[in-house]
Amino acid sequence: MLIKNKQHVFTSSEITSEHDYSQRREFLRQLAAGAASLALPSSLLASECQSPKLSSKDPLTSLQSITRYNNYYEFSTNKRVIFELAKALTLRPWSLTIEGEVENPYTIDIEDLLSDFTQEERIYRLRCVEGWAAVIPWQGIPLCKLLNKAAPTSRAKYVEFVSLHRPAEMIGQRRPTLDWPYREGLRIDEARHPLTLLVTGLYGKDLPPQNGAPIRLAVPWKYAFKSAKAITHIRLVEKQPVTSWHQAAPSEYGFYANVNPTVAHPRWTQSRENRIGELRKRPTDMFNGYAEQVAGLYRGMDLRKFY
Ligand SMILES: Nc1nc2c(c(=O)[nH]1)N[C@H]1C(S)=C(S)[C@@H](COP(=O)(O)O)O[C@H]1N2
Ligand SMILES: [Mo]
Repeated sequence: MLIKNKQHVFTSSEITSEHDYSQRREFLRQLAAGAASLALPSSLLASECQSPKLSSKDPLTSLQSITRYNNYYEFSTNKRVIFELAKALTLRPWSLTIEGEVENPYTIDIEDLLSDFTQEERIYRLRCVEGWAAVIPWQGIPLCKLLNKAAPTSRAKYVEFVSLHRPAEMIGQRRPTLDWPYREGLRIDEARHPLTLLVTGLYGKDLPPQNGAPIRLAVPWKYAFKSAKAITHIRLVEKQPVTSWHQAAPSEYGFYANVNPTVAHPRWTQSRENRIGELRKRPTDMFNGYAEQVAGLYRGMDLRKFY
């Protein structure tokens, strides 16, 4: 995270399955568009966890770029070696525990999670504090559904995410680069927002280890450090949790971390971004382009103070 924007290597030799993938996706998109035209007005269908309609003309970032240039401090601070080091991670068995301020705490095995919850495809931008951004087709489960199953109490104001601590396999954890395990957090309404996804796959395949397998978050309107990888515990809490990045550098990594072109990182501007695969930088969008869906969460808040 502390490493500044570096030149990326872009391979034009895309993996063939990626092409097949795009074609299948276009077919599914047309199917969905057909279904939508027959559907009732969306106001009548609105239910709490329902996925919002998104449209994106952005070209997808290649699978190659997404899986060969990663941030994952549990393995290394060198983004180009993560995909090799992360092969050491044992992905099964894996369980996810939802606990804290809930009526029904539970632990679910990853296999049951994958079969019990329908996975949706969402195309989201991921934008890092370091200035690079990617457009990724994720598969996942709206976090809202998992939280509802646990029945949060009225004291649940925040949600803490705890990632795996396993220094035997995660060799970066043998050093105190961050306070392990990696911990992140959201306000409960952010966590329940239908855009917040627990990711299980990308490009129609299992999530690769370097991208946070078997389960990671995607919170598309925030800087990507909020999207914790290799999550084992989701804890509903009353007080704003202390996160690993905030603990390490409070002035650089705020709790909210909403993508905001008008609030600079203390050491560099956030007004422009480098979309992976494009040669020219482009202006960064407020809330990473999701203002229509999420601006209401922050009405009345000073986003300079709550950065
Ligand atoms: N557990 C864990 N999650 C993490 C990180 C990390 O170091 N450890 N890095 C974050 C940061 S800074 C970024 S930019 C994204 C990178 O995700 P990607 O490698 O899939 O692009 O993961 C986020 N989630
Ligand atoms: Mo990042």
